[in-house]
Amino acid sequence: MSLLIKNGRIITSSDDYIADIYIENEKIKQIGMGLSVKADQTIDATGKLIFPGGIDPHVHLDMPFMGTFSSDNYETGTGAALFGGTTMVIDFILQTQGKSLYDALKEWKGRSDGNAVGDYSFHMAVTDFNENTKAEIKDLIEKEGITSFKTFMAYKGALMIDDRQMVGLMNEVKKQGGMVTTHATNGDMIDYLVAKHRGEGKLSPLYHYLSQPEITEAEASGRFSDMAFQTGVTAYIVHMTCEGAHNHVRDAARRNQKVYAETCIQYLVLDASLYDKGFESAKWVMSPPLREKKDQASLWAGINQGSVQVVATDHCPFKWEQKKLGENDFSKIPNGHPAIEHRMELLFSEGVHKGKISLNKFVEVSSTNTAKIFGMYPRKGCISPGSDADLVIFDPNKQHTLSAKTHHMNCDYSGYEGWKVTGKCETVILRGEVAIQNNKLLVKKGYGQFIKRNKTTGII
Ligand code: DUC
Ligand code: ZN
Ligand code: ZN
Repeated sequence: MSLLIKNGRIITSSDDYIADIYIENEKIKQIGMGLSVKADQTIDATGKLIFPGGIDPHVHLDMPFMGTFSSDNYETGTGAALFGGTTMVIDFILQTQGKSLYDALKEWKGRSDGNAVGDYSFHMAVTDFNENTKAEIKDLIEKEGITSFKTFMAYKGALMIDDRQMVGLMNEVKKQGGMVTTHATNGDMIDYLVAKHRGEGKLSPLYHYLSQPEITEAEASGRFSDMAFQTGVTAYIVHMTCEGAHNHVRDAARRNQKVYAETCIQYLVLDASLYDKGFESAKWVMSPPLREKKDQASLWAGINQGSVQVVATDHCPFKWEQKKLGENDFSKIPNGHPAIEHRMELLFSEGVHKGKISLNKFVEVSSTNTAKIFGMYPRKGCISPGSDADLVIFDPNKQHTLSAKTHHMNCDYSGYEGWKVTGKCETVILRGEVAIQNNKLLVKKGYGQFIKRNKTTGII
């Protein structure tokens, strides 16, 4: 199968030029002006932008969580991602405390193998670090290509590890050449506030927000960064939401330490005023919660200044029936919201179209940096000969409206209902196959591949 894309405006993290792209056997073969090659299929991309396929390094598909499962499975989740220009995701395996990391890998493979339409990888969440788990790290990195180890500093009793385990994990992961990432919020502070609010009969979604003030995230981010400094491990903070946490990341840079920071699209475009809608606010109950305008400003500035390298989603959808598990108690509302499909278009519309970030920056934070940080570059995250032909042909002027009626995520509401967006992913190509065209998904379940990743180099 060969494919020729003519006259597109190619945008990478550093370049912006018009050329043709010739694709053969899943890879980009040639890039040049007026290529005169014969191809099985030709697409005219005149007037369109061409981006590297988006990579979302923070999604939860078919995940057992808070007594239920996230509502997108590997097929619906990676399919919705493709509609929105994201050709690859990194999902999280959660170790069950008391069991091994390989047990968890087996369980996750049972749900993902043969089911994805888009490409995917895994982070391994270590929820119980001990001598047995320590011994599994090397094989996960070298044999399975799972090079990033997620930790939770909150969700005590199921997911959280203490600082002693964190330091032990960091030392081992550093030794084996991987990376440690974290959900940086202070679990004990949050649990105290949750119990206090429940004890006072304050049970609406607003109290989810009020139980996780900025300081709970800032404190944990600083502590994580300090432990990473002491151990020398490559460190990455997931879903950073606020100025207080961002200040710690900047402090780390001042002492010549790199702590990578990921934010999510919702923290850039939505704010805590959405917690003022009674139980409807459950749509935005996620952890950490949405923050304030001043936090959005800090994150956009961080993107431009390079202290925030990645924009992800933390896609973790639950249907309305599932959200209603917490109708009488905010602490029982499954945490998470649907976003996998909207990340690229919202970032373009709110970021590039509104003049907050450049086109090159858009590519950097939606694809290239993620590929570099997580050991997939230059196979993914760029438009170069030899790279996987993962491409988005994008109409920068097309206006459309986001809605649960038209989205492809398996969720019966949208956190962005009625949002007007400028710019649309028109054609999406995954390893040389046209995956999305004319608003149709053209690849089948099982086309998505598990991508083994290389050791983390920390090259940004
Ligand atoms: N936050 C969420 O909102 N959902 C899944 C896990 C998490 O940390
Ligand atoms: Zn988290
Ligand atoms: Zn998450």
